[in-house]
Order: sequence, then C-alpha cells, then structure tokens
Amino acid sequence: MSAVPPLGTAHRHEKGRAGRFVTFEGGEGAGKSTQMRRLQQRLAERDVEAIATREPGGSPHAEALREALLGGKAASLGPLGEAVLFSAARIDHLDRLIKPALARGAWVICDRFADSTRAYQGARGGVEPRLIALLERVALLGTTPDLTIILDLPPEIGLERARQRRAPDETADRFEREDMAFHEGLRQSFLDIAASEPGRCCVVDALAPEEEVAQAIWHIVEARFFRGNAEQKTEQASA
Ligand code: T5A
Repeated sequence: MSAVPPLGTAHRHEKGRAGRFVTFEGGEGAGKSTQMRRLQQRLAERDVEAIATREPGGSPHAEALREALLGGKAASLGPLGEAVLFSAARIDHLDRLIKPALARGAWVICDRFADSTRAYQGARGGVEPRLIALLERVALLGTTPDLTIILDLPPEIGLERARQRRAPDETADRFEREDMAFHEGLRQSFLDIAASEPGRCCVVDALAPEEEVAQAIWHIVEARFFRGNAEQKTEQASA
C-alpha cells in the first residue's frame, strides 16, 4: 500500500513556476469584481494569461453549491455545515480549474477564497479556529495564494454599492442580509487576517475612486511579481 502524503505537501504548486495565484477578499460590495477585471486587463497588456474566477463557484459542481449557499437553503446546517459546503465547493474548484491553470503557467485571479471562510464562518459564524484550519488544510492541500488583496471600506458603503448595483428583481443574498454588527465584525476579521499574514496579504483602501484603487493594486502586483524580473534582466544585461 502506498504511503499517504502528508497534508500540505501534495499538489503544492511550485513557487518557481510562472503561474501566480492572486485572491481578492473583503466585505460586501468592496469592489472585488471591478478590480479583478482591471487587473486581468493590465496583465493581458503584458501578455500574461490570467483566468478570473470566483468563490463559491468557478466550476460546475461548485456553482451548484453556490446556489444553495447564497440562496440560504444551506443556512439551516449552521456555520460549520456551511463551512464544510464552502470547502467542498473549493475542492472541486481547485481540482477542475485552479490547479490545472497554475500547472500550465497561467495566473488565476479569484474573487474570494479560504479567507472568506475564515472570516464569515469562522470569526463571524463562531466556528472554532482549529476546525476552520483543519478544513482549510484538507481543501487546499498546499495550494495557497501567492498574494491576497484585501479591499477595505466601511461596510455601510459597500452594502450600499452592492444594493445600487442589484437588478430590480434581485434580492440581497443570505450574507448581505446579516446585520451591521456582523458586517463591522467582518471588516475587522479581514484586517486581522492581513495582520497575521503580512507576507501574503495587502490591505488596499477601497473607498478611493476606482482608478486609484486599480493603481494601488497594480503597484503591489508589479512590485511583487515583475520588478524582480526586470532587475534580474538588467543585471544579466550588464554582466
Ligand atoms: N462567502 C464566500 C462565505 O461566507 N464563505 C466563503 O468561504 C466564501 C467563498 C459571495 C458570498 O459568499 C460569502 C461571502 C459573500 O457574502 P457574492 O455574490 O460573490 O457573494 O458577493 P461578494 O463576493 O460579496 O461581491 P459583490 O458582488 O457583492 O461585490 P464586489 O465584487 O466586491 O464589488 P463590485 O466590484 O461588484 O462593486 C460593487 C459596486 O460598486 C461599484 C461597482 O461599479 C459596482 O456597482 N464600485 C465602486 N464605486 C465607487 N468607488 C469604487 N472604488 C468602486 N468600485 C466598485
């Protein structure tokens, strides 16, 4: 019988490969989709293939779970049950879309990922941190984001932006309907995640105009992934 690989090593994507995994996190209506589109465009200008995707969702089975989770059908399972479903959707998304894309060298830009489970079901939903960490370990098996952009703004502004964007026949989803204390706490939870992992997470002021936010994000991405290459090329050229 073959040995079971230790968790956190199987499927780990190589830091040396060209594909990068960038996630966007934050409260409701923080501007994640808007900024993801802009980043994808900037990357295309550099001839970088970047796939934009989202959670929950991003693959057919995960999209089916999205309906149950955001429609509220899964709410009766409680936050731990919801966390398990978000994780199941994540496993499918990773296996079918994220890992294959990274393996062939594409970038993946994802609207929400495991930090949302930490913040919504963990910190706000009250699921114990060790259970959230265990679920995360099992779902990710080492495929962690290279960079996480946390868009920060007062929740009442984000919720208002989300409300204005909604079509007349659309209703607020299960999480948008939570009270303001939940959303205030959520904002703090994302800031706490950023403080605990400063190497991976960057907080960006999402209250600024769209163009300014896009510029701030591009500076971060450029410094993290491109400046080193440019310096390397200059060094090679002058050697
Ligand atoms: N969830 C998810 C969990 O509980 N656990 C999990 O593990 C995961 C993965 C997903 C829900 O699921 C929960 C969290 C969420 O509640 P969703 O429908 O995908 O729900 O919604 P959100 O991720 O919250 O995203 P939204 O679609 O609500 O908002 P975005 O994408 O952050 O914002 P965006 O870009 O659509 O912008 C909203 C509006 O604001 C404008 C845009 O034009 C748009 O109209 N805007 C700006 N206006 C002024 N200034 C700016 N800088 C602006 N930027 C954007």
